[in-house]
Amino acid sequence: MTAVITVAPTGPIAGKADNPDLPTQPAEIADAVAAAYQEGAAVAHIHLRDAEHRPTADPDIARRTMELIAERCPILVQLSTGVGLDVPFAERAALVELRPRMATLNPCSMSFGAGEFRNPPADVRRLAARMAELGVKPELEIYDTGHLDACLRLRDEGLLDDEPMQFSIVLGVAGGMAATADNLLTLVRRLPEGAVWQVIAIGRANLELTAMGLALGGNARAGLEDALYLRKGELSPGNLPLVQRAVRLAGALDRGVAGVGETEKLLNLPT
Ligand code: KMH
Ligand code: ZN
Repeated sequence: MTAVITVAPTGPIAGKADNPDLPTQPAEIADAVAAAYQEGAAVAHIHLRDAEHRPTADPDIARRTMELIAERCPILVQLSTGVGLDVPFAERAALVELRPRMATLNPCSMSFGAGEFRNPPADVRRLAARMAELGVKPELEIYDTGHLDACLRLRDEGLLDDEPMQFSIVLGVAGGMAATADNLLTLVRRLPEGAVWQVIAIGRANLELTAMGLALGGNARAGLEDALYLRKGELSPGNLPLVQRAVRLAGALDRGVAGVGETEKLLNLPT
């Protein structure tokens, strides 16, 4: 089966001091996304930064970024509602009002490196219900086994949209599951029947666990949000080499990459 490649050009933590090629401004992000689309990415996972490069949920910046991306290519936009650790939940949640095709839904609070990622249960439930109302497909980010159970509870309460459920198994955040093959297998075994899933492997184990996810039938995510380096001691010169590597991995496993139309069908995306 073809693999959906998601590009994640910018995350909530790293800055240009960590990798000078990290895109932070709307046009920089749109350029990186368009280049990834040309290489085979069908989904763009988007974090926004303000003019000082700080994580923001400013709807004007989000709107501008989405417009610039749409001018360049028809990639499916998945807005991050994680945004950044210091941004209040209400501002983060309001991003779904812009009706991106997809948005992240982080089901639980957790320690996140030196910080705290706050996702209070009542807020998560409200956001899930609002996303279903707006037709914004949730990308369920699970950083630990209990997070999967929390998502299944949301489903059982009727707060998620139609099937299939879409999961990201996040490995390697300090505060969540470590980036090990064993943890990945444990989570994959526990996913519900028919789930669509990808690995988000943060940091050093990015290559190995992305490859393992593809080999197990999952999709792949690539970009500077997850890995600033191509290999030990070698910063990735932008997002493109990471995306190209994921596409090569899929090809080596005889899995082509899914286009936008195919991805819409696979995820049963609301139109
Ligand atoms: N970088 C991810 C591990 C989200 O986008 O909603 C956490 C994150 C969540 O950024
Ligand atoms: Zn993210």
